[in-house]
Amino acid sequence: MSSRSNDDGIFHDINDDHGGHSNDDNASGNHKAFKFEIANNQVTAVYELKNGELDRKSLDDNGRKFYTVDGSDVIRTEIKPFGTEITRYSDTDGDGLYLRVSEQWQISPNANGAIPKFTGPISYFGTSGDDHIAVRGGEDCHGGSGSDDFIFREADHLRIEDFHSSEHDMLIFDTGLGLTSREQLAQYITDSHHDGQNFIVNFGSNVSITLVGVQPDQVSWDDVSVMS
Ligand SMILES: [Ca+2]
Ligand SMILES: [Ca+2]
Repeated sequence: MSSRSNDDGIFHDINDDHGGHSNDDNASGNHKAFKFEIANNQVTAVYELKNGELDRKSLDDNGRKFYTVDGSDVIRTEIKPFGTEITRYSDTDGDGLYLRVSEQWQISPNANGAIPKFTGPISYFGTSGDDHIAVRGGEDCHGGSGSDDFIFREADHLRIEDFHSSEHDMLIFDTGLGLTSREQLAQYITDSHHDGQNFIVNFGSNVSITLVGVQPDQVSWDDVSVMS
């Protein structure tokens, strides 16, 4: 973390929420992959594929989330301070492993505190058109061509494979944690550098953003929007 003694610890908080490190080399084309046991149209067990092994996960996290079956997809609903997060999982190639395909934040009418702005569905897979792309740990995020909004909602080791300022791709921080400005976000940056291939921004040791193949003069604060 930053050595600033009087910061308000936003990123510290989210690190705690997410357990910090997720350098898990997984899965399926560098997407997080999951397996579900389903009986009588109900999800009875959840596993995440990690390092080639199925790691069993809690079905409900003490009542904070639940899974339902929707046709051939699985939906996870997670309770958030502002409402719910709806994540859709799909097994599009029929190999028994499910990938996250989209997510949506729904704001509760009586939500208080910090409230995220973007409430439409966002995708884990880019198209040739303009997309809203989920930037999540364990994913190699691809927007494809077109003007794509890469939406940051969690603090983790994050990686965007095809950020192109020239396509008017944008880096959008909508964390729901109360960030209000680029200046505030910048305070959490502990280091940024180009490693010869990629542009990397570190926010302490548990949080980083890697823009694959991006030169330092190919990204600027003009490409960044802070929404919440
Ligand atoms: Ca696109
Ligand atoms: Ca793009």
